[in-house]
Amino acid sequence: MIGPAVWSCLMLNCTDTMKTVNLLKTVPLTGVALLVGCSGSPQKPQKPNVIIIYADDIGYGDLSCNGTAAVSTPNVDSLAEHGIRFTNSHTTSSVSTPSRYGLLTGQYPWRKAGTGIATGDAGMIIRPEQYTLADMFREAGYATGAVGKWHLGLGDKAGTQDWNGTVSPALADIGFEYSYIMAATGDRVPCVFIEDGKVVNLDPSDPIQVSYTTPFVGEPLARDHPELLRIHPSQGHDQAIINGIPRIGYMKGGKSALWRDEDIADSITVHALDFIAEHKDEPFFLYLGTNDIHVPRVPHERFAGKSGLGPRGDALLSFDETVGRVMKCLEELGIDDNTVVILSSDNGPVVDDGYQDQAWELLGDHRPWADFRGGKYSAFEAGTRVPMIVRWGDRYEGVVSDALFSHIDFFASLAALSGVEIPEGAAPDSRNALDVLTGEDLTGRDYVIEQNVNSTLSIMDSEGWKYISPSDAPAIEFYTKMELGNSPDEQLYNVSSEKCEKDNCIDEFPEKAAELKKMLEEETAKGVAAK
Ligand code: NG6
Ligand code: CA
Repeated sequence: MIGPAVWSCLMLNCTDTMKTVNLLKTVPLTGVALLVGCSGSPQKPQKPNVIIIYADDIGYGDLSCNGTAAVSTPNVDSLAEHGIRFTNSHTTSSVSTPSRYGLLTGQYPWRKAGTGIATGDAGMIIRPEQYTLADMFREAGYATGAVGKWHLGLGDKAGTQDWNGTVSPALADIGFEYSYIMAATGDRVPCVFIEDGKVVNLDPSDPIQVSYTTPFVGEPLARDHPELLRIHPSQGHDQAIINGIPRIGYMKGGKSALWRDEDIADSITVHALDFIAEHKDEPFFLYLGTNDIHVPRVPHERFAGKSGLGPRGDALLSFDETVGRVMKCLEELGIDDNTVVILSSDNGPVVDDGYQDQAWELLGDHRPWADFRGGKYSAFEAGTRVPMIVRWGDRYEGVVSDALFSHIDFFASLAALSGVEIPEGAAPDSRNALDVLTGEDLTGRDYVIEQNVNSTLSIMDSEGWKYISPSDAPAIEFYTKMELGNSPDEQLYNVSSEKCEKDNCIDEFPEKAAELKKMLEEETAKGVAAK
């Protein structure tokens, strides 16, 4: 493993590596240090590029490098072989919108109202005045781009977007100079890509209309016309029909702009690669949100039937290919050594998420949640413990880190990496854990705080003790067969023990529960959004 001074060195365009190591041993890793060259004279900074590949709904056990997958993800595995594979990394939430909010703002989503799963016509949840991760990278002199799944709202207020003109405010107003995004999810209208605030391939003579309240006259609905569907819902998803697939929300028009579901991953990947190539000569930050493996799972024909696990497994192969293409592109451009690639997921796995796609029937031995209880939506461990890999050129060889890490800390950690001082009040919950991301610190945080789909809060410490706050929300969601982890009683588990979250042991360890509860209360005392 390489120490911080050498990483700093490798960020510089140096001819004499050893000299630089010696120099940098006495210079702290800051933006100033980055401006000092081998000879001590100022030179062009070579700050590392940063790519966050944020998967959708990929569980800890879905990737073959984590040991419980019945599908092979060789490109991801290669990332792990040449990087650091984290075993104890946590999102702030077990669903998408709040997790992404926490990642991009450094504020816990439960502190801000309206951060639950967003509709496709939600107003922009992160407001222009808020300092974001992208703003931070801009300040550090990076080109910034967001490509793929967004799911954090667009425009000023729900339902007021001008889908036929320029949607505003949009990502450019929160630090992303370039964006090519899906407004929400694959199963929510509008089913179009939006590039820099404008719907791609829109024919003005066929304007788009979107509503989450009122169906459009003349547009057949999935609930009334099952004969028009090529995939059927198992739950919900009974409104607009786009490409023979039932969706959430109503939509009319925009035919020329509609995505073809089989091409979503390619469209996202190609735009990501274009962004990388365009900015190869300057530092860049790319937030790459894949649509894989969210429902509806309709991967490209070249993956159909290839995993043996049905569309869910095939979508994992598609995700893996995206990872491979990104890495190949970096190598071909000769910038792989100066690019930090972070791979993770927005929440844990779900098998049936509302479409009859045979995910349970074909699951076989595959265990998306690995050895953890629960999954997407849940307060139990698999809801938020997600796969994570960091690769930075060839600085690491198959390091495995059990450090406790929260995605809330990406913000301050990457600010430290890029030498930016976060303004007072911004990213209030984010701590600098750069040493964890670079493998220097194998211990990590003292605790992580998480929320489930019902905003039930839990806290877990570095020994695996987990306290879940009481909640009157349902214990189980029937259609996903998911244990949500809610209980009217306080719960205490130890996820590191063999029993692994099996029995509520609060009566056995009341002091531990009280200690964790107090830690959680200290955090919530700083502010919780009204429900
Ligand atoms: C749920 C949807 C599910 C998925 C989820 C959001 C139904 C029945 N279920 O309400 O399919 O879209 O929302 O997933 O509509 S997330 O990963 O983007 O948070
Ligand atoms: Ca998700």
